[in-house]
Amino acid sequence: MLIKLPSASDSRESDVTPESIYLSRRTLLGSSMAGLAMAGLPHWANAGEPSRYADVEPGRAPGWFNDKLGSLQWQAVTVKDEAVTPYKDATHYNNFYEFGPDKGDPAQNAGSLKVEPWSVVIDGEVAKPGRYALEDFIKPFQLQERIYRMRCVEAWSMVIPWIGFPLAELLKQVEPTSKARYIRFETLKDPQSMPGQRSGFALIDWPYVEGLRLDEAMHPLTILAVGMYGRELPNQNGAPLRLVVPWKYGFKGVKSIVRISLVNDQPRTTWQSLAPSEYGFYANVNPTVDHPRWTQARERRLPSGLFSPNVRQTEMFNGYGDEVASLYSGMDLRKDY
Ligand SMILES: Nc1nc2c(c(=O)[nH]1)N[C@H]1C(S)=C(S)[C@@H](COP(=O)(O)O)O[C@H]1N2
Ligand SMILES: [Mo]
Repeated sequence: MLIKLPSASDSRESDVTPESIYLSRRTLLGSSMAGLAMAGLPHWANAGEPSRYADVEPGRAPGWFNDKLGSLQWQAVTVKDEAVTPYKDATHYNNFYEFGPDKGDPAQNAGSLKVEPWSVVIDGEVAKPGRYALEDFIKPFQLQERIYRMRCVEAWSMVIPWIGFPLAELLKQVEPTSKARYIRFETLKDPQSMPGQRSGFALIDWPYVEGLRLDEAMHPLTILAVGMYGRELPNQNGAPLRLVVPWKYGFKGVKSIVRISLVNDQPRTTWQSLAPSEYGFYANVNPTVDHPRWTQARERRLPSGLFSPNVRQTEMFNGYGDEVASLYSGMDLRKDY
């Protein structure tokens, strides 16, 4: 068992678990964190308490995020014995084609994304549709830290400490009708602030769309993230709201969400539309089904260099099989890739 789910009674307190003490000591010992002056701390850090993660750039957390941090449940789900990817890699090696095709483009260009004010539309097969200001949308939920592996179909991977809440909690609030079988997510479409939407790169029919089956969406590992590394999401990582489904390839993790729709039919996703033979709707991490251009048997765990490629075997369902394999019993995952 590689992860633990918190029990319902584990909530509320911003408890510092032994793992997080270990983690912060490790970052203190192992890096330039030791030399970080108070003045350099992100402004959300409490005086005297260094960031849990090394080298985190100060952000501009909106008020609602800071209000929530005090009750955040740290390390609710973690990855055992695998180092968290350095912040620098997680924020400078990105896929976010709205901001350009190269891995460094999102960090360079996503500053133009205006994340405040932000609103999210919930519609389709729900008893309580509506348009919510993000702070109202987040208000009911206790934030948790979820340290998850992330595996891109391009065969690289990271370990990222997300901050978010289970998508299931949102779904319970909006009350899907009996016709709701799938959930569809849409990224912001705004060519003015998203240069990739102006350039016509990669023939993508914007906005970026992703989807899940309703039982996948209800699974306790599926979260909507609003932060990472103890702070709000950097724009290049999908601020202010993104999906994280750790047993699926990274492209399912749709960024900068503006619309969540409960639907009856399987939604047509961006990557499926582009190349149906390469990208399926399910996109479960599966080392036995290769992508035409990349083997999926192995992955490069970032940071990865010429002399230390840091290659590891890819695990079925990205190592979350104990938790999620039952969702797919009776399905042929070669056909439903
Ligand atoms: N809107 C949008 N969401 C997106 C993408 C994108 O191009 N646009 N790229 C996806 C892909 S391919 C991956 S691997 C992850 C990368 O997330 P990260 O940059 O935070 O590591 O985001 C996913 N979500
Ligand atoms: Mo990806």
